[in-house]
Amino acid sequence: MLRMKRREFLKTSSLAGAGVLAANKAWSLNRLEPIGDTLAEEYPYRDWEDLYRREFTWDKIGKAAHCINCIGNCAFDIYVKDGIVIREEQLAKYPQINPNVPDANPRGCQKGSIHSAAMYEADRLRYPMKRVGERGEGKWQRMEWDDITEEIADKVIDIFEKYGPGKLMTHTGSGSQSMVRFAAPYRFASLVGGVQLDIFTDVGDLNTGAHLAYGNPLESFTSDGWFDADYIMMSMLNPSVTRIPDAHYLWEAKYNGARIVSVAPDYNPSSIHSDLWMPIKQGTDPFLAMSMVNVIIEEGLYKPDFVKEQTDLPVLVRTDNGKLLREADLVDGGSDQNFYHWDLNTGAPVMLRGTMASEEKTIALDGVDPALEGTFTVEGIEVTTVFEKVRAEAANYTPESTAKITGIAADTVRGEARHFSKAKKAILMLGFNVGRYSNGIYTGWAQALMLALTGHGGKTGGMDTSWVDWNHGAWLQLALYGFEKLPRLEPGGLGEFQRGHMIEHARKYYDADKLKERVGFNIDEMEEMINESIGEGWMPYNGDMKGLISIADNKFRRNKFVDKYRERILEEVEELFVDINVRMDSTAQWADYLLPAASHYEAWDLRGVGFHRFINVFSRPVEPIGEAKPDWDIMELLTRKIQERAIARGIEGYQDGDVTRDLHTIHDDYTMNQTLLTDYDATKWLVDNSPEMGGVSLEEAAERGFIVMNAKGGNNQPIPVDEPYRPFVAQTENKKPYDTLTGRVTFYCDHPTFEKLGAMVPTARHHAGSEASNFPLNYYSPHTRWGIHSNWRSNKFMLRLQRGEPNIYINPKLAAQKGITDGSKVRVFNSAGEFFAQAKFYPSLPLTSIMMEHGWEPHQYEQWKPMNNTMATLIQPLELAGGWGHLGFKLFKWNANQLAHESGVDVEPA
Ligand SMILES: Nc1nc2c(c(=O)[nH]1)N[C@H]1C(S)=C(S)[C@@H](COP(=O)(O)OP(=O)(O)OC[C@H]3O[C@@H](n4cnc5c(=O)[nH]c(N)nc54)[C@H](O)[C@@H]3O)O[C@H]1N2
Ligand SMILES: Nc1nc2c(c(=O)[nH]1)N[C@H]1C(S)=C(S)[C@@H](COP(=O)(O)OP(=O)(O)OC[C@H]3O[C@@H](n4cnc5c(=O)[nH]c(N)nc54)[C@H](O)[C@@H]3O)O[C@H]1N2
Ligand code: SF4
Ligand SMILES: [Mo]
Repeated sequence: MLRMKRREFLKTSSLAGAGVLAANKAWSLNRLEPIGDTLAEEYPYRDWEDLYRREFTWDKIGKAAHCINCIGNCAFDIYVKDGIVIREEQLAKYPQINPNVPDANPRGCQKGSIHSAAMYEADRLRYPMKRVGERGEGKWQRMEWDDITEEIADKVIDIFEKYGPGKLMTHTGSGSQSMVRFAAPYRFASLVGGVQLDIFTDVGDLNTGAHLAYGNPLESFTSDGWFDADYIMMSMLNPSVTRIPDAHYLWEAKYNGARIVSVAPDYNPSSIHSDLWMPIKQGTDPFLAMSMVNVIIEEGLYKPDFVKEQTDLPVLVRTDNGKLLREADLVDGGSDQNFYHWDLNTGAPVMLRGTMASEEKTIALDGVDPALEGTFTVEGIEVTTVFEKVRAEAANYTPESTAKITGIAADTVRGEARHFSKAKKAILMLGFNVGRYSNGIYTGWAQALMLALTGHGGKTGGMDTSWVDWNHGAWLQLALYGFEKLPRLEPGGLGEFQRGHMIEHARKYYDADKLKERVGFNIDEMEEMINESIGEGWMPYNGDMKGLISIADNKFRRNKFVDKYRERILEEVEELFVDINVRMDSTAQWADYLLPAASHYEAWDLRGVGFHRFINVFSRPVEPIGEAKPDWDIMELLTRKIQERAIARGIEGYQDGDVTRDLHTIHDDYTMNQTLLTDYDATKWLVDNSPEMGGVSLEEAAERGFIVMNAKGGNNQPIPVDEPYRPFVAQTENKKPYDTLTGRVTFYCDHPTFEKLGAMVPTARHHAGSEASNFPLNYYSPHTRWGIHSNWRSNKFMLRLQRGEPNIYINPKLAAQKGITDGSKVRVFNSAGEFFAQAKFYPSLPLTSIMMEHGWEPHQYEQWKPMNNTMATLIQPLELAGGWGHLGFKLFKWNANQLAHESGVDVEPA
């Protein structure tokens, strides 16, 4: 070969490579002959072409979606050959539900489309393993399933024996977004009373402002409901990147005449498709929303009829103490959940119907004409209306006065407020990012006020929160053991903050005075309010744990102050740390025991969350790799061993409050007396027992790949058969009360914490940001196009589409000031930590912020120093309020978020 000329070699080598594979036998290069015309008859190595032809042959096609936290939920055909998935393809067979609305096909994204490659990559967990070195040292020993689960079972029982129930955390993270994968560990947690954090708040995804206003942050549009809107403003949202399968409905709405506005500090990949980009200064959204409210009220753009019926704006408030006027104020033994309007028709107060205390489940006014404005006297008590309070607060936020804060000119605000108010159907889309700002609650609340004032609710628009809480009753029954026994459910952000001792780091990091000036409280006051909330029982917290079984959660990557958090948690769960995972992620790495789970294409399952009406089916197209097992089966085996060992050790139940934790029957209970032994059994049980799935058989559903939910799938109201789902139509059309204290959209909260922080009506506050720290730059970390958090981040196809290693985004002008060039290595730092990354120029970023997409695994960074070390965090005490109507701990609906964007940093060449 060495004697061959270079040109001759090039001519032959590519064919030779293919020939080797096709012939599947040893080949030595000295037998190569130069080939002339490759299409000629006598060309000897024609067979290689079959290799490519055979690429498009398969043994069978199965069905699956991806169960990760992408919010997408897309049905795929999975092509299998010789027991290996060779590729996947979007199913694209969803029916069009209405000829005037585009269909949902094809659903999918580039990550889902390369999973067949990722599932066989080197980080895949294939065998049960036990740590043999120190935690995190990376020394493992393979074990048999039987032995490893028996060892774990004994340790679980030891923890119960030593400490009683309540010391085992069995948290399932956001990687289990399908029904059976989710139900398995939750059912286990229900039986053992394990601690389970709220997954919305432990990642910072809860739109608490929406709950405060509507009593339900998860009543939203199906994505096809965007199509007929004529005004859409999106804030803190980047749907072209983070809602890939659904974003088309937005851009299709433009053909329908919609005006689309993007509010974002950077000209993000969704802003580029918008009619208007509002380059807002990071963290100032409540000021923009309040300035819009100001214009709407000052210019009389509001709709009194809608406001009077649907909102609490006409509810009476005492002028002496600022409290809502309650029945208890007027009548001995009166309820503190009954309130009043001032009826203009009779000139007298009337009690509201439809409140939490009211027997009458309607908000219809039936002849009452409540006053919006004025001051009145009721039995010697002077009262005014919520509307008066709101108007007075909004008067502080003229567009001229907020322009300096937000960077948005007054004229632009006025223009948009008018467009928005006059729209027939207006949607305010608020991304999940809103939950990761300490002032996100203010943003959500003020935007709900914009919508309510202008009559945008039900068929005329509303807030889009990217998630509809569907009515999957049987699923909850399965996951929560028929509600007979429950996990120890806990607020997510708060649980992480407390258990991770984050307050110590926050106290060191923030400048106390500056923090108070920015967010309205300092760390000591925050601590007091946290203690008050736990002490009053507004929010549950279960204290230190002794053991941790972590399922589908990358907690040692996603948390803030993350390395310090990890050290603290590992110290706490000294006795047991089991990780159930598909991959060796940055959390699995530190475990004592690793249990390998089946990936998306290797188990039976259903996926029914998201914001469309399709439940996608996973038909276990291939058997799990190595010795991996479906999550359901792992829990089946673990409960089997716990039951065996409990009986062998003579253990009966442990009393735990009102219930017993029956470890000696836990397998019978988990499997419904040996009926739900496998992933298939559990999937079939769900299909057979869920009315919203319409009586279809699992076989039929698996053949098709999806189930179209029927009307029963709606929680708040039926899903219309041939129309998009729109939030709160039952309230606007049928006058059903909202799930709030007053039964109406709420803009007045006289809870003591709201009073203390001066937030009784929608208003504006700053986030902490660089100003509350000693570092000059703001910092935010949105989600990446090329991964779902840490999933697929190291995949070769995805890495080729980016810079191939962790990178920050920086404005070239700021970079020049700092002596940083495009592609060079930088150090990002603050007093909480540091990390190294490549600089990528991004001219639309403000000079005051740097951006970095989150989700890189710590081991992808130099020295394994991850970005989340520089992420300082705190708790928003308003989100801890309880004992007040609809404010009180509610899973996925009301509790405190973990905040991501509250820190300042600096950057320098490295
Ligand atoms: N490809 C992909 N899709 C995903 C995910 C993923 O990791 N990858 N993750 C899923 C999950 S779990 C989530 S929570 C969502 C998150 O997705 P989104 O809800 O879209 O939220 P982010 O990506 O965090 O941020 C969106 C945008 O907010 C803007 N932004 C940042 N700060 C501010 C601000 O102060 N004001 C305003 N108005 N805008 C601001 C930035 O322009 C940023 O691009 O995505 C889901 N979809
Ligand atoms: N700085 C910063 N930090 C953030 C955010 C941010 O914007 N900025 N965003 C936050 C948000 S919104 C989110 S949602 C979180 C997400 O953060 P993580 O919790 O880190 O999310 P994932 O990376 O999806 O981790 C889920 C894990 O589940 C595992 N898994 C996948 N499928 C299965 C399965 O079938 N069975 C089992 N047993 N395991 C499985 C995967 O290996 C994966 O590691 O990050 C949060 N952290
Ligand atoms: S990863 Fe999510 S969004 Fe992407 S194709 Fe799969 S289910 Fe759809
Ligand atoms: Mo998220």
